[in-house]
Amino acid sequence: MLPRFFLLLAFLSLGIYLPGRADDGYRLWLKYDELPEASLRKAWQAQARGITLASASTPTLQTAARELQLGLQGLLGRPVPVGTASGSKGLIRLRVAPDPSLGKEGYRITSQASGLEITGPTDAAVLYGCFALLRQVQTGQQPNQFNLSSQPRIQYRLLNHWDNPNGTVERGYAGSSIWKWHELPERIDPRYQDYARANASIGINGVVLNNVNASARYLTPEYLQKVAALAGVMRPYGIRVYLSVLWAAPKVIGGLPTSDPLDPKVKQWWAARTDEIYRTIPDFGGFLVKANSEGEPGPQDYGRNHADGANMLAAALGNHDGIVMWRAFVYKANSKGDRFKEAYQEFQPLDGQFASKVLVQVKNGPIDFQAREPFHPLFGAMPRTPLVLEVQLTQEYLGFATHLVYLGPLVKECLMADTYAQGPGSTVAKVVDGTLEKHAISGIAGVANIGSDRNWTGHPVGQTNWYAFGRLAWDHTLSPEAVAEEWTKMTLTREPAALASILPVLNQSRDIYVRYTTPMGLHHIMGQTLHYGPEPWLSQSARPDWTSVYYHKADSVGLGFERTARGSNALSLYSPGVRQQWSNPATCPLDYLLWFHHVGWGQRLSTGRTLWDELCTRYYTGADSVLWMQRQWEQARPAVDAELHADVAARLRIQHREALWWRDACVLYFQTYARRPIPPTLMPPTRPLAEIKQLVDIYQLR
Ligand code: BDP
Repeated sequence: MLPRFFLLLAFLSLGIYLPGRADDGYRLWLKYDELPEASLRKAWQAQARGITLASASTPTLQTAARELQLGLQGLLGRPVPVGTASGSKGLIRLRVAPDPSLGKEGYRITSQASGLEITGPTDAAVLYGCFALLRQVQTGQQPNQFNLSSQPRIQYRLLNHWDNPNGTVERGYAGSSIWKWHELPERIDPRYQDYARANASIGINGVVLNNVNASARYLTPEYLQKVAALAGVMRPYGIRVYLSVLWAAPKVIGGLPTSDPLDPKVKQWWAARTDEIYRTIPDFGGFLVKANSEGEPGPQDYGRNHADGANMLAAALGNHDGIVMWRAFVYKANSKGDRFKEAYQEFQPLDGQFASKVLVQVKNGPIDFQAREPFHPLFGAMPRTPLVLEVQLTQEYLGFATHLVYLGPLVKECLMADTYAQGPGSTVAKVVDGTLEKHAISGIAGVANIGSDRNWTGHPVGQTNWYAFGRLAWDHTLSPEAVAEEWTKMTLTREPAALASILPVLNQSRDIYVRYTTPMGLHHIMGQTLHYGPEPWLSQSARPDWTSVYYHKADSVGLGFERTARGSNALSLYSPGVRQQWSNPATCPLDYLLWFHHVGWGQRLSTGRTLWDELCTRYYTGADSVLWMQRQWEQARPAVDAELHADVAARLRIQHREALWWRDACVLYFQTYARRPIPPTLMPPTRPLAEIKQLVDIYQLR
């Protein structure tokens, strides 16, 4: 009895995997548990007797071989040796070879007489090919005759961390920062490498390490050593590091009296700092800048414009292989204006004035990462400037880490939006990937939802948003449904019945969230400061455009922000093709209606209902749909790890409680203006508005 007990203890303390052990989510989509189907395992085993390098070894190629080995050994349940010589069949050859049809990072997987071959023009391309092959095995594909190739459509595919030196994460809901600055550069947390592997597996090739509300500290020699240590972990995975910079750094840490971009000493300071960065980190990626936005310093403090600032940094980069990503997220406190228009008004006139190393980084929508926004009017309106699309993966306005919201459809919706800039088919995707306006560089950025929580993203399903961002950044023609299916098969289960119940939940989750929070184009009516929960009654704040009433404009007549020529005329910023459709309430999609129109409460809509009835219906069906999500999730229980299943089920219970909070708050508040009854088919809320308003304090939303 006793020895056996000790044996078990020894096993447990060694952390040896025992079947049935709870899945804590740490391994993300790179699980590599043995394939359950013996026949599939056998078929793949015959194709993967070993791995051989057919090109001179580099750290990245070694990484590729090691990652492939690790994955295959787990999935196939037997050793897959890595060697250099070959002869026997069933070896997977990794080969770096020029191939103009693949760009710099594209890969090709082919079946040859001697076995599978993964090729690409660079070692990073081969690494991507290895992860692509693993994906085939992980999602249960047969090892058929392969002739598969893929290359990224966007060049710079970046995660933006909003992480601070003290370990906090701005708008982070998954614990603290994964970067342990106080331990660097001496101690390299093993998590850094796991982070790099996860990114490389979905094609992310750059990470901005720190918050856009930047500390100047990152540019000090002490911090550059820390950044260099992280760069060393990322490098073999084809990932470059970037920094957000504080515009006032020359003053704050440089001892200069000014940060004026046209001041020769300021220019010199940045050039010298940049040279030092490249001496410390030879493959440093470049700078991300938030300037003259929400109180951050910038070139306008000295009467200069954004192009002056961005071009000065581009000049500081000189011949170094780096870029400047200059954010267009700007707005001034102007009670009479429309915040919707401000970024456009500041940036569009500067088109053509930015240096060739500068990309302007634009959020997907004109306000601020709302659950649904029309595409930002700058897309298509700056043909001489490469624009980076910035999306937010951390769910600041989408229920933090408590609400299950798969963002693949949100990202795709923006990418597929037609700007009509050069006629029909001028999608945001074509603007961003550079094909529409023939740009040499292109970029996309996702604000990371990653933190120190064991499962990385807080909500276990939040991992999909990291995954989907990488996959869509690589290839925006992928469907979000296909991406969700990949992630689910790799992460949760391949059992068909479970997939059939989980996938509709993922795919509909974003629309459901919109319904119970901000249907039909309502926006920015959330709790102040924390941006959680409903606060449509918010009318006082430090700035008018931080209130809710500024955006929904409810009155006795109707609801919504009039942005046609009769109102702020923000619609004039879009191409005629877009404007025509959206400026007529009869042709404006219902999803955007209240973004652009102040609609009468009794106005009949295309659904046959009045605005008021439609609004109520959406809030109610949205909240009820969370019960449907719960039932669907429950059906998948036998096929999903028990601990993970329980975790998501519990979060779905919170989500339902909070969906009711949103529903009751908004329906009762807007009813004070509409003065109409809740449609008879819906059960009126049982609690009064006053009680719901108190929840803001109970939740400590300020
Ligand atoms: C807003 C966030 C704020 C960010 C800002 C930005 O509330 O924390 O600093 O965006 O993107 O949505 O700069």
